[in-house]
Amino acid sequence: MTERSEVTIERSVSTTGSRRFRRSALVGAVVATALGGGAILAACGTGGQGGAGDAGPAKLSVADSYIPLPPAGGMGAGYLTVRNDGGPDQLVKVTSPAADSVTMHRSTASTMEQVSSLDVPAHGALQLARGGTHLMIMGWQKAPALGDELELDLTFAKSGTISVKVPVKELTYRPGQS
Ligand SMILES: [Cu+2]
Repeated sequence: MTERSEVTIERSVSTTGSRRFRRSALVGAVVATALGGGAILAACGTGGQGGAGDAGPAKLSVADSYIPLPPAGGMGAGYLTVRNDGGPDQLVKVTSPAADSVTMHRSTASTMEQVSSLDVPAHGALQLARGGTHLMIMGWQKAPALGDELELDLTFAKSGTISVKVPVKELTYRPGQS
């Protein structure tokens, strides 16, 4: 109880500089102890739950998915939006019966890096889009052609696997075009 109290108070005064901060923390700990645990526990609870009101099950749907036609069956990219009308989830794996390898990538200023999971925020969306987070698809079973619909199996930490048929589009395609 005392330990928790100290942490709470240290945080609240941490902007006042380290010397004053140390003295304040000591005084604060005494005050907190004198106040008793009830108020402090309530404060911790509020901070720790992180919006428990949103913690219901995720409600996911996938929209705007497409694969720009890969050059001569080479490495391809995949873009889509995961919408979420519920609690938070994470995209943890993507596979496809049409390809040997699907990985999740995040673009940085100069390069891109593979990531092992992508957050799907509560009541929000995970967007995989040009210039940002995307899927890299390699090892096609058969070179994709315009008009093909390729299955992607998206596995989420809480919601299980969602399979989508993703159309192969022209290289210049942008969602919202027909
Ligand atoms: Cu990439």
